[in-house]
Amino acid sequence: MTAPVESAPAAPGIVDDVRVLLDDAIEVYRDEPDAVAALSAQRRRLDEPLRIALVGRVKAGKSTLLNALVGERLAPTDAGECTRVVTWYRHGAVPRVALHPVDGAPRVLPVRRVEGALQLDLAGTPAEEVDRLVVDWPTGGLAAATLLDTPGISSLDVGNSARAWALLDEEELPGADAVVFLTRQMQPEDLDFLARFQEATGATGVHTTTITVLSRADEVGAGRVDALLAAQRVARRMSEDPAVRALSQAVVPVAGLVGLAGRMLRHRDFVTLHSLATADRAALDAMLLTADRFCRAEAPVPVSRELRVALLERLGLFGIRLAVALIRTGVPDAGALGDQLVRRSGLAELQRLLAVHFVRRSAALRAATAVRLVARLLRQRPLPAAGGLAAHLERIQVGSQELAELELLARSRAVDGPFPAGLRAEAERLLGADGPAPAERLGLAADAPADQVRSAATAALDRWRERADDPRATRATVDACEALVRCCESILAAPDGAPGSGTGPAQPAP
Ligand SMILES: Nc1nc2c(ncn2[C@@H]2O[C@H](COP(=O)(O)OP(=O)(O)O)[C@@H](O)[C@H]2O)c(=O)[nH]1
Ligand SMILES: [Mg+2]
Repeated sequence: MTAPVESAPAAPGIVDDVRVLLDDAIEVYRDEPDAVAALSAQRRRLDEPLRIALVGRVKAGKSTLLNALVGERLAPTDAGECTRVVTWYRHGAVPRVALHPVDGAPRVLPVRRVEGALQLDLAGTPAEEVDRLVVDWPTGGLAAATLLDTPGISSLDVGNSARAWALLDEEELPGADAVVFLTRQMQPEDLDFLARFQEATGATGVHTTTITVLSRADEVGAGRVDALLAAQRVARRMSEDPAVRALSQAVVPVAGLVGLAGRMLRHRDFVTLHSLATADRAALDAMLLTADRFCRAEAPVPVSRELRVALLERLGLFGIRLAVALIRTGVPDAGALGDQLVRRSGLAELQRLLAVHFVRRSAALRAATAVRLVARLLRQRPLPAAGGLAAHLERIQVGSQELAELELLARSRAVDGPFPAGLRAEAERLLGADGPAPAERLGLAADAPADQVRSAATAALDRWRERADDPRATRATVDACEALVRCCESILAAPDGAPGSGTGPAQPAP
């Protein structure tokens, strides 16, 4: 059905540079075992998939969305011991669950599935004593990135909040390279959390890339079939809020439950939904008013109560209404209906955003995490012999186009960003906000011929040079315009490939 996020093309440049930087740092800090351990772990991470954390309040829909992204029911939802610990979902050759205690060696737990859903339990270990669970699973949905499910942040639940913080606090490995922040309605505390998080990670100038999901979006419009249109309007308003813009690359409404149901839809589900769709319309509409009515024993439809309860659990009332409406317009089979649900739930758009912002920038994001670690070590533990390392770090920070682009993109979105309002959209697109391929950066069709790409890049180069020379521009604007001039130059230097990492053609998912 829907392809998972595209896998990241190899981008050796920045990763190789950062590997050498880490070797240099390991040498400088050789007498400090904990620093060496952190640096070595970071060095190994350069060759591992990107880590994306799902973060938000309890019941925001994190675990459901994780399952929707993977396309399988792996993460436990709702309450339960396991929803209180950080759980990693990684690609692995064979299914395996390991419990990493706060103290002591990891223990392997039995792998159990009930009706296709993975059953996780802590085998008697109190949640407070668990550092994390690590689930390895052989699924294409995890090939491009490792997903981290986190307990909810909540002011009422200090223990769990501290845990979510620890995950984001880069003192602690493992951290996340990128964040999906889920919120049902952005409240001041949510913004506060995101702001503090960005402050914590932005100290070196490279922010941790964040996408905001307006979650459980089907509930926005009280479950009406056009609920997602209403949710889109809310998301658009949210993303225009300067305080939100400053913290997050994009806001997208997603009904994770519906997306998951779409990805897992089977022929027999279609048959059940089809029976509903072809039953008496007025009677069904009345049943679909509330969950109670839909699940009554006596019902004027040829579908048993048991099947209706199961359907409701998997799709929600909104999902059933939407599926029925789609079948009535002629959607012919389970495959087509599943695709429609994935698209209309917002899941497909989120997958696209994850590909553009995270997976195709994977090398730069992982490199940025490593750069932050070295910068923090230098700040917190200055050594007389570290002068060379500091210079090396600076060379990478200044010289790497990928890191410069990430940083400028993050700053461009800030309230006091460097670009005047009229230029911001063009600037962000050129920096790769809509995708890192040259045609995407220049706002051309993906299959635009090379000479068209060249002439658009030449025109953009002239425009940004002129803007950089504008005597009225502030220093920050001039610097930012000059960065875009370099961006255009590197497109012209390699019209079919770079600039930056992850700019090769999108690769099919495995
Ligand atoms: N209507 C609706 N319910 C959802 C959606 N996503 C999750 N839920 C429900 O919300 C509850 C909490 O979801 P869960 O994924 O466990 O949230 P978490 O605590 O953030 O991990 C569960 O009962 C889910 O079935 C959604 O998109 N729409
Ligand atoms: Mg959860």
